[in-house]
Amino acid sequence: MSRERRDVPSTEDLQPVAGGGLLDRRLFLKRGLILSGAGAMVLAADAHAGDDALPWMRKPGRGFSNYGQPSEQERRAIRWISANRTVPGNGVSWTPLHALEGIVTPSGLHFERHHNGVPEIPFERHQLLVHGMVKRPLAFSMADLSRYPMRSQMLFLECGGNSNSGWNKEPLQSRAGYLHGLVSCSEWAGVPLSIVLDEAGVDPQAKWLIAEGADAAAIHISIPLEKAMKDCMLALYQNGERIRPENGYPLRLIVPGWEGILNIKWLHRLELAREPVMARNETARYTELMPDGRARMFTFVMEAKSVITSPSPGETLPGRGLYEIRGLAWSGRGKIRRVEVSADAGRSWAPAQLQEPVLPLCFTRFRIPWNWSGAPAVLKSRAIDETGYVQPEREKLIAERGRNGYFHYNAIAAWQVEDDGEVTHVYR
Ligand SMILES: Nc1nc2c(c(=O)[nH]1)N[C@H]1C(S)=C(S)[C@@H](COP(=O)(O)O)O[C@H]1N2
Ligand SMILES: [Mo]
Repeated sequence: MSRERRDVPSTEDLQPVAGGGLLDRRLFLKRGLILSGAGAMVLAADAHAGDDALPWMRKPGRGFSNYGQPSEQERRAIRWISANRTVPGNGVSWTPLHALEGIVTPSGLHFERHHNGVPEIPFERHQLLVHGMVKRPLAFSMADLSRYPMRSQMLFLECGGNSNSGWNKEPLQSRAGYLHGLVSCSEWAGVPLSIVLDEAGVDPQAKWLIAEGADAAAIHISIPLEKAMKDCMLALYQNGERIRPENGYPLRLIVPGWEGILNIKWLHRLELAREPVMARNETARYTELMPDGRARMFTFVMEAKSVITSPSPGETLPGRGLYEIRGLAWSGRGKIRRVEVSADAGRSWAPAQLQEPVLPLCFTRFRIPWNWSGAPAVLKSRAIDETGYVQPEREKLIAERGRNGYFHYNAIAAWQVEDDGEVTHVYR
């Protein structure tokens, strides 16, 4: 094994572009860089571990399996369940965003929000009814629906209650995904909703679509017809396979970029109407009491948000030197245009590298190199979307929305790195 000559970052490379040691976002794109400290062990020229040290190379491995599972050693990359003990099947489980890379959420780790558990629905018996203000009421079996033209799209799906511990007076100490992981990103595939609505013949007087699920809570919600016609989908597949039971098998509505609650799972009824239905989940829930005593309602769009997934709370950095700060950004209004990162609690900011593809209404992965001096630092990220909307600081969000908030918390998150490398959640 010969050692190639590789380039150590030059003094110029290590020139910070913002306070706290943030480096140029393109640094890691250079070929053959040696990352002092973070680098691999350098072996002696003739070092080669003999097969004796690797028992798994001495006998055939395990056989085939008809459905693969993650490695047994990755048992810590799990959803974190927080269920309501008084109402059966009511609660959430959070995606471990801090344990994942890239932009796709594995289906088995997609967050869950159920109001009354996961129904077991036989595919052959499930029907979708389209009725109300239409020329021709229609009923579809799942086999009927599968004959229609399909499309697929990578989309984030976020609960309106995601990140809501941010409204607490004190920062909750938990992992990044267990604070912000009521959001996941999948490739959803199915039939464009407009095709089915056009076939039913929508009455021009109809303005709303009421969607209902076949769970024991019969969750239902109103969606403006304009959105339903624009880009909604009757989804049958998630990340290439049939939708998982907990995410709506066999059929769910996908409402790109809008609150999770609109994405009705186990979808079995679509009713065209003049007025919204004023269901519990659009009146008593997913509305917000504002400082002036009025309530915000029908706040459908999920505004831009970002979160640094590494380094993040619960991690301890092994020592000073070069790191890649990594995170996710998304916006319900379209594409992410820019993500800025701060390593000095927001005094200065530097643009992160946005990894391709940068798709609308989808997770965008961002990265920026950081040379940690070993002194305490506060890391923040802020997302800016294609409409120019800038993710707000926490103080600004609270000034606008008051202290009664429960939903739609999208303020900048701050992670403090202590001098011993421990990372905690702070309000700064
Ligand atoms: N039928 C039905 N649809 C539902 C729900 C539900 O409990 N029942 N929960 C809603 C809420 S509040 C959210 S955030 C999303 C969660 O989708 P997921 O469990 O696939 O992540 O589904 C929505 N659709
Ligand atoms: Mo939700």
